[in-house]
Amino acid sequence: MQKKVAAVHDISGFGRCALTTAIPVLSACGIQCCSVPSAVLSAHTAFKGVTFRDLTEDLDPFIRNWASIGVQLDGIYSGYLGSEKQIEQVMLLRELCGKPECRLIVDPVMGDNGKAYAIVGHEGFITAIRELCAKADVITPNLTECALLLGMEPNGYTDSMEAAEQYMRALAERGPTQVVVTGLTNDGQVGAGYYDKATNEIGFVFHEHIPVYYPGTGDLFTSVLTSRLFAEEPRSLKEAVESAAHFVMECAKYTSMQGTPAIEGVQFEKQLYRLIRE
Ligand code: PXL
Repeated sequence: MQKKVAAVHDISGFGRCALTTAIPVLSACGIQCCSVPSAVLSAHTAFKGVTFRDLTEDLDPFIRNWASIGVQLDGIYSGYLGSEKQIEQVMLLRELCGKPECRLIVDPVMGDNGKAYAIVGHEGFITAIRELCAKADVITPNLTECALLLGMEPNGYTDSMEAAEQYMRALAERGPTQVVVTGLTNDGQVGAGYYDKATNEIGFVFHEHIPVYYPGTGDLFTSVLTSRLFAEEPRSLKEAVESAAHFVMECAKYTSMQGTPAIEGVQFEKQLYRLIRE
């Protein structure tokens, strides 16, 4: 049976991230992506002067409508959320539209490269995201987000496999069964770590480092990971992490060869066939 996964993210009209990444990736992997737009922006926030329309007010009736028309979700994948209220709305969505076995994948989008995004303006937001992560089945923070979730300064993390293992274990203790940490570097390579509390499996995947910073690659990574976890023949956490890390690396490599502006994100469009084929 084809799976239905709700993607709760903003839609940024220009610059690949959030819904404009989740919809094509989940679709290419054969999953029905049910979109819950948390905000509409003209472009992602690395661009200057972008417009931002928050849709918090719309989401309660939006979710209640889904419940009334019988939407039954296998999964919920949340990313960029613009307010504490939206964090509660993700839980409302699970309560009203989730199948009993509905799994929640939370990418706690709060910052990158040691800096918090502007949405993390006050402690209330971080507290609410921590609560959402505690209720999630899978979380996918980068190192900056690990630091924020664990009460450190956004740049207070250590980038090593030993530290990542500690962070993953500490985060899993607070709730989620599976924790994936992205943005690790090792011996000139980049990669991710994964930990499954239920099986005690822990591992790392490293790849060639493409020396350009592309916004939105976290969304690309978690979109592929989610797709693999919800495939009709579901992949193990290890396989899902490998698939996601490999796809992001291939897209970054292709984009760096094309030489398009990094701020526009990675060119995944012509690489989607890899996901369909896999
Ligand atoms: O990629 C995360 C993300 C999602 N949505 C918006 C963003 C960003 C990162 O900057 O600006 C609007």
